[in-house]
Amino acid sequence: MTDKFDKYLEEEEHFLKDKKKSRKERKLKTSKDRSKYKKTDLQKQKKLSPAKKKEKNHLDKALVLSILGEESLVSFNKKEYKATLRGILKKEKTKNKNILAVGDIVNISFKNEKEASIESIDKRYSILSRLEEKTKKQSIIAVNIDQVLITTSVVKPNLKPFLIDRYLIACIKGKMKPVIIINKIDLLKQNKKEEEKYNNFLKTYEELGYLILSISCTKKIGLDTLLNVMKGKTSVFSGQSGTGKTTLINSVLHTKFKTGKLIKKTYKGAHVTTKSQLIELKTGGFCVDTPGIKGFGIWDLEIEDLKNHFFEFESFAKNCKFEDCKHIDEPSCKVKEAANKNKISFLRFEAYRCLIKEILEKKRNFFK
Ligand SMILES: Nc1nc2c(ncn2[C@@H]2O[C@H](COP(=O)(O)OP(=O)(O)OP(=O)(O)O)[C@@H](O)[C@H]2O)c(=O)[nH]1
Ligand SMILES: [Mg+2]
Ligand SMILES: [Zn+2]
Repeated sequence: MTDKFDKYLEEEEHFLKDKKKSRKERKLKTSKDRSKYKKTDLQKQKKLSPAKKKEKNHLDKALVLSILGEESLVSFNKKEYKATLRGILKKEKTKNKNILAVGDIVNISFKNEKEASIESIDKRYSILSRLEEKTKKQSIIAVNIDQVLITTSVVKPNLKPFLIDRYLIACIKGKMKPVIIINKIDLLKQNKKEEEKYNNFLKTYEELGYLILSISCTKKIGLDTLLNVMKGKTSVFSGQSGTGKTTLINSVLHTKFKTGKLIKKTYKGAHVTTKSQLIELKTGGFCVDTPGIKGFGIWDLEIEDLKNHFFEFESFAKNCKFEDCKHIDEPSCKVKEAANKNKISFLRFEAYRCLIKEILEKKRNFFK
């Protein structure tokens, strides 16, 4: 490659000296192999003096606050800049749907007082992502996160334990601590069936060691505990639309971000928050508000991930007849037996069965 660049520079100098040569001639010469002479940023830099080069190579580290289509908002020295990805980064082919995410630390050069260019992205210490069904790509929700505040509500919308299991697996894979938030507990007493479901969920998941915060923004229950959990950390609120992610943020940080009413008949959220954004806490730390999700496909889900997540199955699984028992319909399956005898929560067993079937189905399609 270097040889090519040197050759190009020689050509360039030659052209500058030989201005008298007709344009036509020059065109003919360069058209032999245009790809060889294509200007890139690298080539341009070659022409700079060493001092200029050093100046140009100086980059500052900024934090990505939000993504607005092609542009992103980054923070440097307490000032915000609109930033665009450098062309070469945009062309990078990856298994990811998005190259940049909220929480990224980026190296920027400044275009002017308000705009910057993102030259590179630093390595991330954690990633919350999900599978985008349409493109089968990894959709990155937020990065460099300490904990995911998996936001659910008891009713309106109803509690969905299986969805929580999906988030919990994504947390292990993405290297973040999970915290389960059950919001709207003020609505519990109106609904006996949902109350039973909530109590069952609480008992099962607390026994397994998960941190669960029961909250009501309306009645101001559990908000101090939530703020304490958030202090000094970077947390991301993620969950279905309408569970109250933005209301929770407004309640603990006294902000006024837009919240929305539920859709009347379905009690689902109306997807009010449309972009993720990083918010700084006065008490230290950050939190990210995200748009509500419809479903949560786990990116790159493997059988090993299920073994890690459904860790309470292990003591039974080791006595299954087959060493590679998937605990579906195999004979003498001790996990299934344990679930039937309520030694394993049926909730967890059913969540496992859905996920294992999903993996096996994916594998079958792959070999078709
Ligand atoms: N009863 C009750 N309603 C609540 C509570 N918290 C939030 N809500 C209501 O739930 C609705 C949805 O709240 P949002 O904060 O917009 O929900 P969101 O999760 O941010 O939704 P998206 O931005 O669409 O993902 C609003 O009408 C809130 O007033 C609560 O503790 N109790
Ligand atoms: Mg919202
Ligand atoms: Zn088994």
